[in-house]
Amino acid sequence: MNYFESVPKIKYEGKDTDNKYAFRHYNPEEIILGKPMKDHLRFAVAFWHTMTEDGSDPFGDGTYQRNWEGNSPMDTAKNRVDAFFEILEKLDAEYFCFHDVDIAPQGDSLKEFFENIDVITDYIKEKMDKTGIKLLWNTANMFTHPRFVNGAATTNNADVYSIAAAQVKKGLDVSKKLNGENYVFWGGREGYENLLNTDMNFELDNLARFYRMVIDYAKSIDHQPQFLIEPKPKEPTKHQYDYDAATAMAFIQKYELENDFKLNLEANHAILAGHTFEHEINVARNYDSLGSLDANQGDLLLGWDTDEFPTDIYTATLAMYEVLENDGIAPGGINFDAKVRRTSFEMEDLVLAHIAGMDTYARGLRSAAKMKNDKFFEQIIEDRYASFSAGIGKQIIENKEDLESLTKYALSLNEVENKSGHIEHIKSLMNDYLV
Ligand code: XUL
Ligand code: CO
Repeated sequence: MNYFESVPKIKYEGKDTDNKYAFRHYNPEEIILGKPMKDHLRFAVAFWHTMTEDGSDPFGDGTYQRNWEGNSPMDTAKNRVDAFFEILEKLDAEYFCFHDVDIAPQGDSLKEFFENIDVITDYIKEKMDKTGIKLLWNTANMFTHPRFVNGAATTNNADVYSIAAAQVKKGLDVSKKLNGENYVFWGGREGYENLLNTDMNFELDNLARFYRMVIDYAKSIDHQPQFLIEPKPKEPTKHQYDYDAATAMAFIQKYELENDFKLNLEANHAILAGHTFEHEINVARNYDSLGSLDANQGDLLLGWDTDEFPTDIYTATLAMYEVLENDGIAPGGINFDAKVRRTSFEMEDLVLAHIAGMDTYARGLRSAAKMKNDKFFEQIIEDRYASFSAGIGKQIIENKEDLESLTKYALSLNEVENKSGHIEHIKSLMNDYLV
């Protein structure tokens, strides 16, 4: 059965096409800076937003029209897998991502949940073998169930901690079975509501202990995906421990996890932390810890995680510039952690929204590649820091100066001459690169 009857396979037709079911910018095989666009972008579709949501919000019921409801929860779960792979194939997306609870009903016990996961992942594996579509990452949802009210790996309840451990063990078994390239930890409930009853240090020690168990188990089953921590400052918890890239790196370094953990950065989470997406990617790169990207966008007028499909080519360009500077994103990818608006309730909106996101990132890649070819930022940066490439500046970066020698030099100066940053001019020149 076809779930998206009216949707054909999406192909690249160029920007003048009036076919809404076509890529206008994403041309998977086109070579950019020596490799096909698809290898730069490594697009993934998120199971949760695409298959399990209904468009409800705190003030209103669901609006989405969907046609995969079955006669039982397991029936629906299988139908969803069919519909999901139909979308993946039609979009020519190479990767997908999921939480355990997205794909399989939780049933009445943990045991039943795990059995359901086994059945559904067997089915997913068949689809993967048939289509060649790959698993970018999976993760355990340890934030929806009421038992996680006080956290999962940072809970005050040792039984809950144990259930979290069991869920992640299962997640790693599934990752091995489906050959997952990464495995994500997003700690929606790992944080605190109030410091008055919280031992933050105790909770963080426990979180690190949990991650060490993860590393050990992965080694023991001989499957080592790249582990990724996904920072977010708040929502649902008031304060989340993996606040932003810099905070997550401080944690990773304090507990010496840097050989096994990198970061999965999400655009909307960056905004909530008061940063740009490119800032977060840049920070990760500085630590050699850029793992993967959750591509979406927030609304600057709202203070919550709207998870919109990315259509802002400015942000996509700066994000892709960072990816190019990183020498690529693999084994990570660009995952659309994004949902269609409540008002985009037709089935075809799921496909149209992904086309919009893929075209936006393709434009970002093209613009960023042009800037890289022209050494646009390199020249700006070289010019800005020119005082460190000769004379006293060069001496400083070669560690040949100290406070006494610099004082002697400073006292010999009459006045300093600073250069303007010309930032308005730079922004205007950058606009010319946007395709
Ligand atoms: C929540 C979020 C998650 C993670 C995976 O804001 O981004 O969907 O990406 O748990
Ligand atoms: Co995310």
